[in-house]
Amino acid sequence: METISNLNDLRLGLISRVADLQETEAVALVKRRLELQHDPIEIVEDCQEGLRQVGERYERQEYYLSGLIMAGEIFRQAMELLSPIIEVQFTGSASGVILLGTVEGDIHDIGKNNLSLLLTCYGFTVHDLGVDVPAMEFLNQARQLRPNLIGLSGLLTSSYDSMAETVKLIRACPDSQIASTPVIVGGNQLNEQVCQYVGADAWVTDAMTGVRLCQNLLQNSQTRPS
Ligand code: B12
Repeated sequence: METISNLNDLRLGLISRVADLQETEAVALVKRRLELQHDPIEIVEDCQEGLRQVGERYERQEYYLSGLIMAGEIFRQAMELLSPIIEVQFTGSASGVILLGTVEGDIHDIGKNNLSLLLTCYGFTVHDLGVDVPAMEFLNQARQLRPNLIGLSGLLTSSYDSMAETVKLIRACPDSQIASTPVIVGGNQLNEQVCQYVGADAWVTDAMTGVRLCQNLLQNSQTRPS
């Protein structure tokens, strides 16, 4: 029987393998943890923590851009193993439509893709506009698709202005249904202050909280008198 200290060792081991950019070892640990039937979402979160530490080392100039690229590649390989299991384990019956994308100027999409995977598992229809999406594109697509929710992803500090512009454009839409669509922002660096600055309704820094938030917002919008 696996002991708690083993579990902790495996968690810390994975975080540090990712942070140290040890591709083969990190992927092997993901496989090992899946064999031990660890919660796949916890494994994703540990990889995310490893990536956060890679970012810190990049800031301290211990890593270069190639380090960020390698970190992204490790995460991609981990998700290749984790996605099929997440798809089987997590199911839900929400029937909301969400318009999702990474805002203009930002090409980070790993977190957005993760969220999209989970939302789909939980029964949402996700329209993913990709990365570097201009504010006007969000508005045009919102007018066509009439989503229940709009999700904006952004990891760069500079993306906050793109988020703010997108929210402003949506809120100014003459069609009141579009103008009042709840907007959620997501990304590792977000906080309440940023959320207020961009004018969004809610913010999150992890995908599972994001899914729960979307479920709650969907429920509220469906029980709201029209
Ligand atoms: C991997 C990575 C890259 C890869 C991205 C690959 C890809 N396909 O996405 C590459 C190499 C391309 C890259 C490029 C750059 N990067 Co980069 N990158 C990272 C790194 C290490 C990890 C990001 C990541 O994928 N995390 C894992 C995912 C799972 O987490 P997440 O994105 O936060 O998503 C989770 C939640 O936030 C949430 N979520 C995300 N989006 C949404 C949306 C909604 C609606 C909801 C509900 C939830 C949600 O769900 C996810 C949970 O699974 C971060 C470090 C960090 N701290 O994040 C730096 C980081 C984001 N990058 C940074 C920088 C500076 C850059 C570059 C400018 C570097 C350069 N000189 O060119 C460029 C930017 C290019 C551009 N125009 O966008 C800085 C940003 C600093 C800042 N304050 O602006 C960071 C923070 C590193 C650092 N500490 O300095 N990067």
